[in-house]
Amino acid sequence: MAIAPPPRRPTAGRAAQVVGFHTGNEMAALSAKQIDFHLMGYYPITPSTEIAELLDEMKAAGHHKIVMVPADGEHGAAGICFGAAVGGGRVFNATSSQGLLYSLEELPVQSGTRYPMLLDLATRTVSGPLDIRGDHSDVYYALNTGWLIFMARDPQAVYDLNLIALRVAERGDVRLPAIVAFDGFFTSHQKRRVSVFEDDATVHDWLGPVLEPVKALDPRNPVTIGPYMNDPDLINNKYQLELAMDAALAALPEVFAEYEALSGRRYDPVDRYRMDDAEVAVFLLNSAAETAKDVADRLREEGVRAGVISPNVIRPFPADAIREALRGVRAVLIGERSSSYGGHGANLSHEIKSALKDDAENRTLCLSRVYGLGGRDFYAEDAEAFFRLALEAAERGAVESPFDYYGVEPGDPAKPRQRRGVPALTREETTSDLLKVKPGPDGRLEVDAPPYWQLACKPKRVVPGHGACPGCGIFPAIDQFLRGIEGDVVVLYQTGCAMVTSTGYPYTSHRVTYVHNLFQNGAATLSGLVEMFHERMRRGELPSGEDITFVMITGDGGMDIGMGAAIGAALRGHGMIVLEYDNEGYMNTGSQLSYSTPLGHMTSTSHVGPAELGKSFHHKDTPQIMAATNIPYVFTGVEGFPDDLVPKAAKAQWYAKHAGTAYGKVLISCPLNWKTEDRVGVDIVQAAVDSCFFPLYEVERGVTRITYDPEPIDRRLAVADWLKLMGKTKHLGKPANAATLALIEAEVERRWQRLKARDKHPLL
Ligand SMILES: Cc1ncc(C[n+]2csc(CCOP(=O)(O)OP(=O)(O)O)c2C)c(N)n1
Ligand code: SF4
Ligand SMILES: [Mg+2]
Repeated sequence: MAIAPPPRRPTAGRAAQVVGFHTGNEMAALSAKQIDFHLMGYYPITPSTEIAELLDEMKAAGHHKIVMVPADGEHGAAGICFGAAVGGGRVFNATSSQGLLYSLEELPVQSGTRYPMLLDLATRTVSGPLDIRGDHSDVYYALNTGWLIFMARDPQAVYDLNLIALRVAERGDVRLPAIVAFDGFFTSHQKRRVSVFEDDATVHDWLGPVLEPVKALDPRNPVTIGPYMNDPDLINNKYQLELAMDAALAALPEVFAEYEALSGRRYDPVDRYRMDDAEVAVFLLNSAAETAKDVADRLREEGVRAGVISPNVIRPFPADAIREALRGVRAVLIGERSSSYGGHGANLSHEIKSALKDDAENRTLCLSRVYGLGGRDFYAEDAEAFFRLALEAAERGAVESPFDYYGVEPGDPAKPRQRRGVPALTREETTSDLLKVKPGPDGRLEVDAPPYWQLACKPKRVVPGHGACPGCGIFPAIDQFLRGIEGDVVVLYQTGCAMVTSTGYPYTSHRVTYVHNLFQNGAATLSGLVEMFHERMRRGELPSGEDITFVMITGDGGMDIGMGAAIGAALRGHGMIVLEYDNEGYMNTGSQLSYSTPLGHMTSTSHVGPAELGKSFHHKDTPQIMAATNIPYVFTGVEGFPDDLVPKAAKAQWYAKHAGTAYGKVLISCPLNWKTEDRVGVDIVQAAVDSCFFPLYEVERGVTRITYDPEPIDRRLAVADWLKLMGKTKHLGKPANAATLALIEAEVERRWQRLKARDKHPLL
């Protein structure tokens, strides 16, 4: 169905602009605010997280009204964006690395159904191993998804290309979603001088009215979006997508020219620097190309005719412009911050070679080099080395090594191997024989546990020297919990503060075997490991008598994005413990809200301001969700009650060994993001327990038992008395915010009363 391009109000002449000093992320957020998207669906991931944070901050201050939807993961964020897009309106998302990969399957759906939207990608290397710094391995995964891909070399380009990309994406003959990719940290976090339109209306005029798609919000005109499509239609659908890419390529010069007239800033499909008479060139994406330009200037002073080419758009691939730029070039070195392992060159090397091949006259020699993976810096010396390699090939008239890695340091086999800092634990050391667990007459377990101090004889399984903040409750709580576990333990950590502060190649703080997979997939991964253990035991491939307890450690955020995997493992009943430490937010990524963040709490994605009062929905009741999977044991605990937590750990171990999955949630303090003093964490957690916000209880074989009740001992606190202890909730004590406080109190009370009813009635 052909859709006419939206009419646009004419933008006459140069628009008024203001000069500032901003990062790429700031420019992404500012352009999104000026575009006035209808909706942003997002999930935090470094280094793009700031974009949603800044937009939330602006929203709280009343600067825009974009609907901000915090997703349960990037797959969810992409789904939210697609759902919003089929309703019409303008849609925005921002992500990086695993976030892009986790949403990857949604990308061809968005383009295949031809719903435009904008996705800002602060590029970052993809796992594994995990590394948060910038390369282009993430954006390369998007090359085959049917999205337009613009490459923004600096903060100014982030702003400009966001406006340009959306304009191209929404053309009636294009109707494709667009990515604007800029270098993680290099561009996302470095401030540069920028100019932006003074008046948001300039941006609105530039974009014109919203493209009206085939939309799901017109009941008088029912439509079917997303039916399955067999042959012969599917190939036609894809061919149309190809035509849309062609239309975008054809439209680019006109759109770029119009933008130049409006802003005074010129973009071309390919940025050419001193290419007119260049005999050697380097091809680089984004910020590295800027470094190479300075080097080209220097080489020219030596008489070398050097130039740099760098595309502003890679989908559609500007093959003609690249061929044209390289026409007189004797040798080009194509440097890529990504690889196509086994492909003898990363993707764009092959695309450039194929573009050149289409010109029978072309004699340019091509060298392909993978560089800068994992955010490895690219200095002027590196750019010079690239030019020299191209020069050498040009002089020789042949390429000696068409493809290689640049900047790799070979290991030295003569070097002694890294030695263990702390010896492995023996089974004798980890087995105290002080904890006895046995089934009781009512089917529930009876634990004979010594006073906590007696367990001090057991060595720590996490040694000091990790990088957690002073006063952080994570490791004291984990240590206390693990003291209730006897014998050998294998741990799996989901991504979060506990993981990033305790391991960093080649070091670890763990004295036991530790595994990390992706942020959200720990429960599935540990399920596999548990089953492999039992199967290898059955086959006699492991020493007889081997007995391992498997423990997954996750943050509360991990139980958002990893909820599906955790429920899956619980329903299958693998013999393992899932221990969630809840610090009420995504703390290692800078304190964004998690679903466990309580209502009204301030985080970096739930600001407090005239137009927003912290998080807008209640905290997730994860223990009850897990209890609903009917696993044999669910518990809550805190560090301040070791005589409560340790027996629960012992029970969890017994159930993991004999009955299935056990799950526990411990509330831990995060002084950094709760905005409290380092030394008061235990008191605040105690107040959370005494206010019944975080009741201590267990659900054993379906029967609920409250294990600490503050009421009969006269310790019940008002919720307000707990909230006033933290900087992040101080605002809830103000009379103006009494309504929100009342909502929190009511919800806490409702959950507490329901728990008490369950405690009284075993059938509930
Ligand atoms: C697919 C994916 N999305 C996002 C991230 C970024 N990320 C890593 S850890 C984390 C938050 C972890 O929060 P939580 O589990 O509560 O642990 P905490 O940091 O609070 O200890 C996020 C958003 C990622 N690594 N992978
Ligand atoms: S940010 Fe919070 S949870 Fe993370 S290490 Fe610091 S105090 Fe602990
Ligand atoms: Mg957390």
